[in-house]
Amino acid sequence: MTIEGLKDGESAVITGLDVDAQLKDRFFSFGISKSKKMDKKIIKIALVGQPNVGKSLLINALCHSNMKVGNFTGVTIEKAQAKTTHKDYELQIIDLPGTYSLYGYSEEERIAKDFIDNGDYDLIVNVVDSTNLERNLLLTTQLLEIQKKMILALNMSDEAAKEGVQINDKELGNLLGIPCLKISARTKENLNSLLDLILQTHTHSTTPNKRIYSNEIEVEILKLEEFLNAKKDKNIESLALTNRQIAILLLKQDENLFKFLHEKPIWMEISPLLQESLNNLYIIYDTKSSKDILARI
Ligand SMILES: Nc1nc2c(ncn2[C@@H]2O[C@H](COP(=O)(O)OP(=O)(O)O)[C@@H](O)[C@H]2O)c(=O)[nH]1
Ligand SMILES: [Mg+2]
Repeated sequence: MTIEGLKDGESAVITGLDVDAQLKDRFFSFGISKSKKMDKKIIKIALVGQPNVGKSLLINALCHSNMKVGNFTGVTIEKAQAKTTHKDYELQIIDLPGTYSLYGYSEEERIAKDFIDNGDYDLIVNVVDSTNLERNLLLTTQLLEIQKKMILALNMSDEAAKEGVQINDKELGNLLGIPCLKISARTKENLNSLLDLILQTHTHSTTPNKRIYSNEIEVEILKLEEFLNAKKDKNIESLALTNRQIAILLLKQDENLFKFLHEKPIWMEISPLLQESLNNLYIIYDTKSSKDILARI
């Protein structure tokens, strides 16, 4: 059967054909070919930030009207996705629900955390409100633990300038070990540079960020991590976290992790070890409040 012989509604499987240029054009006109879309390089971006930092305005400013709004699976929380093209790339951006902390318990926070841990994306753009940096950086420091490429977008820089807040984005970038850029979703300042930075970070940066703690905390993280490395416990491995991440969550006394580990045999061994680590930190920081320790971890 030849392609020319096909009637409306009929189809044929053609294999082993030598496709010359003319026939290839016909294939294109039939929609038989890799579509342009498939050839395009795609970067999937997760927009993460606390509520009201300007994520929605940013996604709109970057993607104009290419917006698709649905819900996260099984819940009524809005899932906004949009795409835009920049240079050779298609950028697919997903706006995650506003979240104050990765360890919060609201539905929004759990959904954002679940997407950050398990979702299909290449890099995080953490959007912060420059006029409220201190509060916003709590989430940033938690995100730094995740072994993902990340950019910090210092949004509302127009407002910050008005309020006399001065931020040295280069210096902050050196401090945090990730690229930081002042932007404004409202005035569109630096939005093109943000897209450049996304491409650059995606294609060039190879070392995911890793938050470094004070020496004292790093020592305790390492002790727990080495213990976990040596144990190779099946239950621990089923968590799909690195042993460093688990060590940190243990020191943070993460409620979910504690619940999970509580009836597992390995808990009998971890528990005294963790208690010893926490005691060391309590002595060093002169506090028995896990909240105070948490603020440092
Ligand atoms: N001045 C200023 N306002 C902004 C900027 N980005 C967002 N906003 C405003 O901040 C408010 C919250 O923005 P929104 O996009 O809804 O935040 P979201 O909760 O993170 O999605 C809205 O009133 C926006 O118009 C910005 O760069 N500059
Ligand atoms: Mg929003």
